[in-house]
This record gives sequence, structure tokens and C-alpha cells, in this order.
Amino acid sequence: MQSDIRRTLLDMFTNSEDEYVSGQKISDMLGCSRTAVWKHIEDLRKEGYELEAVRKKGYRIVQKPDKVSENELRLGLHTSRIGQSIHYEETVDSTQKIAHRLAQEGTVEGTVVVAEEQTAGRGRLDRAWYSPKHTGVWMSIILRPSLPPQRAPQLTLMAAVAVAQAIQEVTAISPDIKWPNDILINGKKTVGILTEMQADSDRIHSVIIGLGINVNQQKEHFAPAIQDIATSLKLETGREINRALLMQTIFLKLEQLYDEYLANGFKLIKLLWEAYAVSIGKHIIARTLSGTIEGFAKGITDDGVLLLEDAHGNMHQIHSADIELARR
Ligand code: BT5
Repeated sequence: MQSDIRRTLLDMFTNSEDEYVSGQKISDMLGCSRTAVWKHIEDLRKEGYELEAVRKKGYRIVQKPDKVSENELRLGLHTSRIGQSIHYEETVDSTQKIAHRLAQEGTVEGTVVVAEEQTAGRGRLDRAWYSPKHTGVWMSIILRPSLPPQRAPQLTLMAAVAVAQAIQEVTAISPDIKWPNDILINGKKTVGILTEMQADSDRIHSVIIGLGINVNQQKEHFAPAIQDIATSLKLETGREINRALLMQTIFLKLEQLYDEYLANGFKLIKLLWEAYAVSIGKHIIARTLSGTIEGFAKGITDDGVLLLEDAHGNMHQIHSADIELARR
């Protein structure tokens, strides 16, 4: 099916919510015959949509396929920028890599690169990120804020809040955020966030927010190395979660927070972030590239930098580290 026809058709179903869309209305909108409408509906069925057809009423989508392709993401999407341009692939090495290329080529703000599977998904410091097929959300979102590069860490925290809010809305579980970029449920990692940017010394050109979310994995889907530290939304809720719905919710939350951020700065987002944070107000160990520091996590600065007070009362500003709670 041509992509513009598919898009118009899916938009019609989205706009009519749960109501039936008549064959006549579809044929008027698409400017094609009723027979052609029937053919387009059959094409959607072949793509995994379950459509109900009722005489004299028309068609209604009752079930979307469990894929995160452009079609599934468009149906029911209520954003104006984020997710309006989708680059979908079944298998990629890393969505970050593709997003970097698209950003360089000048793609629109809000473009999302998403894949069903990554063969070389990566975390910070080139660590591996396990991204098995059809079970998680592996995506990179491109933003183009006109800001100095020092403010980029705030966008990681903003993304963490958006994902935490979306998880809460879709699953009713309130997750924890571990500075700077992990989202945990019951102490286990459910989401990893990798923020990278293209910038010169005084201005960001683009920020690429990579989100890895464990959604429908069972324990045995996790590699042995992470079985004890990782969990998925399905393991925590006991039910299958619709990945497209989760992504759409993230797009909406992120767009709302981003608009707030551009209009009023980091203040509100900092407050929201602190409400989800588990490591603040505790004794922690921070492993940085230049060494390990133990101390009391006082909070984050207005730039999103972690403040750690050591046993001698010295205050350290931590820009990047892996942290864990200290045993005392
Ligand atoms: C992160 O790094 O947590 C950022 C992960 C970002 C992944 C997304 S997926 C879409 C986009 N495309 C990419 O190629 N990447 C981004 P870090 O804090 O360095 O954590 C990495 C560590 O988390 C690994 O060393 C493992 O211990 C653990 N890990 C790997 N895969 C995991 C998974 N699926 N679930 C939980 N933990 C995992």
C-alpha cells in the first residue's frame, strides 16, 4: 500500500476514535472506488491490523499489530513534533548511529529512529546494551534546542522524567530514577538513557536521546550477565504491555516537558526529577573515570550535576559516574 494512502487511512481511524468509519467516507477521502477501499482494508489486515467491518456502519480497528513501525505509532498519536517523523527498521546495529546520520543531514526536530532489534546497542562508555527482538523499545529521539552545550545534561534528566511519567501512566507503577540515567523498578534496571550531542563550542546543533526500555521480556530473555540486575515492565506488572502505546505516551510527555523547558527553563523539571530520584539524600559511592568518591548525595545543581559531600565536608560536583548505595 502506498504510504500516503496508509497514512490518510490511519489518520481517519485515529480521528474517529472508537467510532466506525463508513466505506463511503473512506472512498471520498481517498478519492477511490469502494472496491479500492476494500483492497486497502485488506492490506491493513495483512499488516496485522484486526479490523471489524459492520454493514451500514463501516470499519473500525479493534487491534493493532505488536510492532512499533510508523503505522502503529501514527494511530492515536497526539503530539505536534515528537514522533511526527519516524524512521523504522526491523534490525539495526544501533539506533543512535542512524540518528546521528539523520541529525547531520538536517532531519526535522522530533524525528524518532526505532528498531525492533539492535545487534550492537550501546550504553555509556561503549558498554553493550542488550536489545532483543520485539520485546523492548529501542529508539533515539532527535531534538534541536538552541542552547549552549553545557545545558545538555538537563535534557537527560528531562527524558528520564518523561519516561518515568509514561511508565506510571501506562502501568500504574511509579518507577525510581537513579542519577543520571537509569530508571529502576524494585531496584532493577528497566530503562537506560544515553544522551549524545552534535555541537560546537557555544551551541548545540542536535541532541540525540537514546532510550532502551525493557518491556515484554521474561527473565530468560536477559543475558546471564544482567539477569540479576535487569527487569522488564512485563515482569513487574505480570502483563504484556503495548509498546506502541508506551512510545506514544513517552512522545507526549516528552513534548510537554520540552515545551515547558524551552519556555521556563529547568526549574519544574528539576522538581519532578527529584520526586522520582532514589539516590538523593543517601550515602553513595560514585565511580567516575578519574576515581571513586564516597559521600552524601546532597542533590543536583540547576545544571543537573550531582553534588556529593565527602566525609571531610568537601563538596564534589559529579558530571558523569556510575553510582551505588554505600553499605554503612
Ligand atoms: C545506559 O548505559 O543505560 C544507556 C543505554 C541506552 C540504550 C539505548 S537503546 C536505543 C539507543 N541505541 C543505542 O545503541 N543505545 C540507545 P549505561 O549506564 O552505560 O549502562 C549499560 C549497562 O547496563 C551494561 O553494562 C549492562 O550492565 C546493563 N545492561 C545492558 N543491557 C541491559 C538491558 N537490556 N537492561 C538492563 N540493563 C542492561
